[in-house]
Amino acid sequence: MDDYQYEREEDRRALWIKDFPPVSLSGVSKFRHWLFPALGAVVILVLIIAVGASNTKMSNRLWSVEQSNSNLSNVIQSLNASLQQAQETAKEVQKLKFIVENNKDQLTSVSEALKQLSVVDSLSKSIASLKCSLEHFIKNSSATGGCCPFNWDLFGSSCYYFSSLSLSWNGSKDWCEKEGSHLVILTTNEEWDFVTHHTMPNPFWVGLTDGRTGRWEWVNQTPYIIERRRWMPGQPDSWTGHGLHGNEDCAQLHSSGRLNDMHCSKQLRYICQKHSLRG
Ligand SMILES: [Ca+2]
Repeated sequence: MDDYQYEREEDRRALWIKDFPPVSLSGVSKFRHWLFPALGAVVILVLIIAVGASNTKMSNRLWSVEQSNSNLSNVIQSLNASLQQAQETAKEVQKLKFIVENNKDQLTSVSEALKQLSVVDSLSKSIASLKCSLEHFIKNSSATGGCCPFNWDLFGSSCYYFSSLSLSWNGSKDWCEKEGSHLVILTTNEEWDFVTHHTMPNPFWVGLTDGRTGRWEWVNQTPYIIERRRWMPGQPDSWTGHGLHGNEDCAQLHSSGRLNDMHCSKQLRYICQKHSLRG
């Protein structure tokens, strides 16, 4: 190796040393110096986070428990209120029981009185009959027809009621039945004359219908055979053009005193009939 080559070799080594300086032992020492505190800090941070999370969970549990306690308190309050109410009701029941026991005798008396009402009703009819006999005796009347209630007219052995109010045919039928009577049944010429004398010129319901079987019958279900002279011309016509749905199934005494079939819901005056009281 000549000098030139040696110098070049030296230069090359110098360059190599300059490019890659040797690792300093003081840098490793510094890294080690910070490594453990950093790890410690990380561990502490992790511990803080863990404890925080644990605290949050605990807080949530505590809140749930508090809520449960609150609900339980409400339930207990409700139960106490219900219990108090039940106790008050029980006291009221006891009071009622006491009152009923004390008034048992009176209640028995009321019950007996109610039982006797039917007897009183029968007695009332007997008194009315007796009154009728006395009236006949006082008037020295030989009439054998009997007596009628106030506002009812006697004819033959029947009493007749000519209403001033208007009802449907069924309403009229019910009204008569409540009074112990029925819608009028006309069989003899005398009855027709008597009744029409009272009704004309007003229309009245009579106890005639074909609504039950399609054939005309009286309210006591006696069949009725049509007499043309008793009906208005062209009647019965079972007219359906009145807008009331259905046929005309009920008979009215027309203003002319003759019959016409009419829709049963029509509101008309009515005639009731029942047996007179025997004097
Ligand atoms: Ca008609």
